[in-house]
Amino acid sequence: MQRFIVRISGMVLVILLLVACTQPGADAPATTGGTASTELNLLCTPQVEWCEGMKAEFEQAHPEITVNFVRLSSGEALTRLRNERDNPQFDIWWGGPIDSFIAAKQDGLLEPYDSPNLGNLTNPDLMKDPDNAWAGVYVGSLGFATNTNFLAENPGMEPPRSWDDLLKPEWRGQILMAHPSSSGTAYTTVCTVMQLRGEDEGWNYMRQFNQNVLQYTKSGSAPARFVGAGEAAVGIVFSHDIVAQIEAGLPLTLSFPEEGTGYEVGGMAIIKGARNLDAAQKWFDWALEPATQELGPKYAAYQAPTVKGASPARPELLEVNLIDYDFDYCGDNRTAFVDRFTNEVASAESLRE
Ligand code: S7P
Repeated sequence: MQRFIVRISGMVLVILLLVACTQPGADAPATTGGTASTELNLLCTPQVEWCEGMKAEFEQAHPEITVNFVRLSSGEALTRLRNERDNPQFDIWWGGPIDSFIAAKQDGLLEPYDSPNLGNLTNPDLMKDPDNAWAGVYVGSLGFATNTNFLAENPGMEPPRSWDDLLKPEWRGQILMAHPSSSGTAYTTVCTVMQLRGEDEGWNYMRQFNQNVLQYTKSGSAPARFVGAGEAAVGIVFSHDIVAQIEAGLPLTLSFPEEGTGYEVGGMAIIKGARNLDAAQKWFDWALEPATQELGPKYAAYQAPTVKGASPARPELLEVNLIDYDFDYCGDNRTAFVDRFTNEVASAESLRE
């Protein structure tokens, strides 16, 4: 009888331990059915070439895991996560300015993760959420891309070197930018202007600027390609995306606003309710390793790394006058600023792909 009671209490203990280990927040990572995940569903916001490269590199480092990714611009990604809140389809979100990650955290969409590699970050105050809901994986500055053929055909015209330059009448119908409802690049631009000028002046500026815009695109980097193809003269794009198009042979020159430009910390976060939490944690750890962060240029991505031991391929892109970008201000105001832009500056209808 005594032996029977001992055996029963042993079984109860095993069951209790099993239950404890499968609760969210337990030390051991949750897996599908208690076995290690063999898939990872990645929401990928940078250029598709880099997403494909990162998938291949991760699968090489973790051959037991297949990565399925969908590429979406930041605003689209955030909307998708909000819509899928009760049935999350993605395990991890990698890339895109952290303003959207801050908004996602506020909406309760992210699963904090205390990765051992968070210690690799060069500036943890700037590059990680205090509750470990997200971490920074790259840094990049905003710049202006100007078509050099346009400059040659229009003697006397100079690439813009200030935000005021973009308001000049000679650029009427010659500027391309993405729309902040879909694009993190465009949202960074809008929030940069708000910080440089204050909100009242900032919205006046955006309305004037809009008069010079030919068209808004969905994707933040697309204006560099279209300007390179001669469809307009100037694009507002992250400087690393302009460099990528120059390297690809497009006739573009890169300039920066001298009074200060905005910048992004590109983020990464595990999605609350991730079905392949263990695989998501492996990606998270891997993405914060110096060797991983030096892979960018192999896939035409020239953002600067965020971890110690990784060197930037194009350090000059951050050696410009950067504003003291307030990510919390921009994250907190994301919905309000996007709505105001859509209602008062330009609607989000018929955006160019
Ligand atoms: O290409 C890389 C990159 O510019 O893409 C992200 C960008 O925000 C995604 O595009 P959207 O503007 O369309 O959202 C940046 O984080 C990244 O540097």
